[in-house]
Amino acid sequence: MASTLPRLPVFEAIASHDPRSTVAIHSISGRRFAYGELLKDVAEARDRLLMTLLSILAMHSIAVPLSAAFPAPELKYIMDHSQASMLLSSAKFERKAQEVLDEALEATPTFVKLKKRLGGGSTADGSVVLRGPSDGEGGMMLYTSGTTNRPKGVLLPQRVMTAQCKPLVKAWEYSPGDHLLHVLPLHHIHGTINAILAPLFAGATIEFLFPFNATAVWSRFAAPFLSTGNSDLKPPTKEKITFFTVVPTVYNRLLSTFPDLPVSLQNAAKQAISPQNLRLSISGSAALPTPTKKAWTDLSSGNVILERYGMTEVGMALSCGLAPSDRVDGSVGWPLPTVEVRLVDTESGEIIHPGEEVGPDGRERDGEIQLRGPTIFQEYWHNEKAMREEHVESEDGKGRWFKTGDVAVRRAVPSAGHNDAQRDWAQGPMYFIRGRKSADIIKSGGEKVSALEVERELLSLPQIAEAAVVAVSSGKWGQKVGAVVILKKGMEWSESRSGKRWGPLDMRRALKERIAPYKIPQVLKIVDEIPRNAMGKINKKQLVKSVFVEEASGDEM
Ligand code: MLC
Repeated sequence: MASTLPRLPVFEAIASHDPRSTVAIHSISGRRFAYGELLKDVAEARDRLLMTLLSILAMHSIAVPLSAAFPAPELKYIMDHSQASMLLSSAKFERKAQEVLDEALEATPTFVKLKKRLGGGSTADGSVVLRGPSDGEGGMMLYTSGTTNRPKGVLLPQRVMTAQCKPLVKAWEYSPGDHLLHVLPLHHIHGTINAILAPLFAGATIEFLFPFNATAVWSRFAAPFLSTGNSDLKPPTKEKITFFTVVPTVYNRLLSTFPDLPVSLQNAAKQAISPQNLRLSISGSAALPTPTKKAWTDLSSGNVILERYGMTEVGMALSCGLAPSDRVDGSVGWPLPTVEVRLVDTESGEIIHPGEEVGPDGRERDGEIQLRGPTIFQEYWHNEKAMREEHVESEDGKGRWFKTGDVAVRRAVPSAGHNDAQRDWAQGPMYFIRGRKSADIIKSGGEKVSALEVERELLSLPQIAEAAVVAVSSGKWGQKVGAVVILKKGMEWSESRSGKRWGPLDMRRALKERIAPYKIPQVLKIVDEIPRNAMGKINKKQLVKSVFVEEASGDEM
């Protein structure tokens, strides 16, 4: 008997692809799943992550992907705040799921253990019928840190997810011939919308190789290009990788691991990442340092990394173009199709209209990026205050603007924007990100960290009297989380296992059970005084300069 699924755009897209073509591969084992199997598995609400996400959409429900790397109290916060009614986990993460359930949650969710699927089932089509409305209440909710001290739930209805995917398929020319190597976590927009849903719309193959490990990625890239004599180095899958989208830290890790690979692997890997084979390497979620970009271009004999700009709340907003001359150093490109962008002068509050990019003093004007259009999220879950604060009404009656908090300039680049195939969006002045409006947002390894959230956790430790958390620049991580603290009198020696004054190791140990690993300060300075202005506020920019003098250039490339 035929099963039924709602006629959501993503299901229509999946049904339109060749049923025998591969949709997903588990890289280590080589297990494969075909497009033709996918809808049946979704219809039967079966296991596996990809199918789970789609099954949840099919039920018009909201998926809240969680990271198993988070300690249980952080997951409890997300479960409670999102009012999740079910907790789903594969056998691998069952213990973590149990820890979360043991956390005295506000409501008791149903626990669902997911079974493992082996792939290779029948791809005969016609057994799933798409029926009913093409929209639904379902979607995805992602948790993201902001300037407030607890992460916010960003609600992306299914229609917004679809709207976020379509421009990417077009701008990056995702196609059934693409084979994407997926190494990113699945609780972020980068790993889900860009690297799962958009390829699904296009009929591409997604190969999962998580968690990220530089040597495993190099071996996988190289596999199709190794001579048969090296079969011990070969992963089970042999198609060449054509599409790779990661954060700058991943490129840095790959580049620093490369010299340690055996020469045969190096040669094959170089061939694999050359522009003839790896069609597109993308970087995002944090600024790509120019030395990293250059090193990748050199190693790959000409593969220029494409940068784009996005955010959990909006998906991707800006992107460089596919022509190598449209991947301009330091630029995140042009507004993607359907995305409306404006810059609002950070000093005067005026809109910087086209042609007004340079001020009367001859200097470029910095503006906050504000966005609207079908790709923008619906709401911060149960947080009206943040919704009000982070939007601004429009004067033209065409809908409010979302304030990204990111600052950019717009600049004409004469050598770029001439690709006829992408003329409808990749032309005109380009955007260059200058930084964040708030010093309280730190981007480390592509993860967003709220300084206030980390300060709150530090202040909850019995040893700490005052704390300021700042961004310390780092070649490897982009930014590192840095903490400046004053210890409570008489607590300098307490609970220190090293026999020394309470210090960084004790801090790490104490925070490990409470917050995600990437939020734990990587550098800690204990001081006697943290300078404050007359209002009692800390000037964080000055504080970083005065306290982290050596670290600022510690691991630069
Ligand atoms: C791990 N560590 C981090 C960290 N990740 N520290 C700072 N920042 C991070 N992001 C810590 C670990 O706890 C560990 O500490 C030490 O660093 C080394 O860990 P590792 O195991 O070597 O790191 P790894 O797990 O390999 O992680 C590195 C990484 C990962 C780059 C692969 O951070 C990653 O996948 N980042 C991508 C995040 C992402 O997808 N962002 C997109 C957000 S969406 P110790 O003490 O144990 O040694 C978005 C919108 C958009 O921003 O536009 O895309």
